[in-house]
Amino acid sequence: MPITPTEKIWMDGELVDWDDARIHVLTHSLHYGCGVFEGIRAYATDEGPAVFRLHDHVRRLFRSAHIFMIDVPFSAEEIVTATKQTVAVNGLDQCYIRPLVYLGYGEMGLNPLTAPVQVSIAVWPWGAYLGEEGMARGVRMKISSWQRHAPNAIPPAAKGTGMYINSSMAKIEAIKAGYDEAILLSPQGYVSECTGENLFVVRGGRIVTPPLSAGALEGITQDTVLTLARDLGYEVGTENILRSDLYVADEAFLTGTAAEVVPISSVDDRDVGDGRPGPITRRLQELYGEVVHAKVDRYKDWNEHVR
Ligand code: PPE
Repeated sequence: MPITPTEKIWMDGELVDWDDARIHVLTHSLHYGCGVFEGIRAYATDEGPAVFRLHDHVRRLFRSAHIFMIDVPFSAEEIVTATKQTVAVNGLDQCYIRPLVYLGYGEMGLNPLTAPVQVSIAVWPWGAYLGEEGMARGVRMKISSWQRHAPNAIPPAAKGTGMYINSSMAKIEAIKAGYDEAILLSPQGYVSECTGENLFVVRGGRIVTPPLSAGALEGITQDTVLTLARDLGYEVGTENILRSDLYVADEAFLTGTAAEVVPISSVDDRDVGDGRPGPITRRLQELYGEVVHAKVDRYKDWNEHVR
């Protein structure tokens, strides 16, 4: 997906011009993939742009850094302020936000502990991650032949840059085979998640998503949807899902900051339900759309206004 440039990028405490946001080719993270990041969205509201669950994203960024023993040279509140500032200064009413903590230039070798830690925050307009058509009609999924990395290989709870090679391998395979997106299974054989989204199934009115122990990221959209579903009166659960549970589900959908809420129309060429987005998926998708735009009073604490 091509990037649409904006004006300014926040780098280590300063706003620099988009074209000047450069790094050295011997940047440590570029070689060994040791960095952590977030994907956040700001949405247009009646009171200007509001970043959705910004504090929760920044908390997860710091948890990821803690797992990899990366000492972020800013406080969480400083990153929150810097994020809002970057959104505001670029003058967009909504955008995607990418905070990145990486190891910079100055050290080589596998010990990351002595490398300088740097932080950047970029924003750009980003449309429907899995396409407008996917949002409307659902996406075609394939179970990947690549497994989600085991927790004692790389901890899936951390949103680390290098670990996305696992997702990219699965994405390549799915795209080459003519599907929209991949589903990864855990080393134990349970459904884990998608390349950049969590996954849900609906059966008999119950809404279920896999636990962290199946190798899924602790998704903020996943948590939002679980909360909305519970508040709507649905029975929800976090439990292991088998591949065949996907084939026989009434409905299935995926969630993520970039993707938002996207119906799944089929898995491994088997229609989910009648192959069209189901009523519960639709209801959650619509409600999510209203909540992020600060249209629902009950959840307005999640809309963190930039002005
Ligand atoms: N699992 C993975 C592996 C993942 O990358 C994401 C977010 C999620 C689940 C959903 O988490 P959350 O956004 O908190 O609901 N993926 C981010 C990166 C996508 C990208 O292409 O880059 C995102 O959605 O921003």
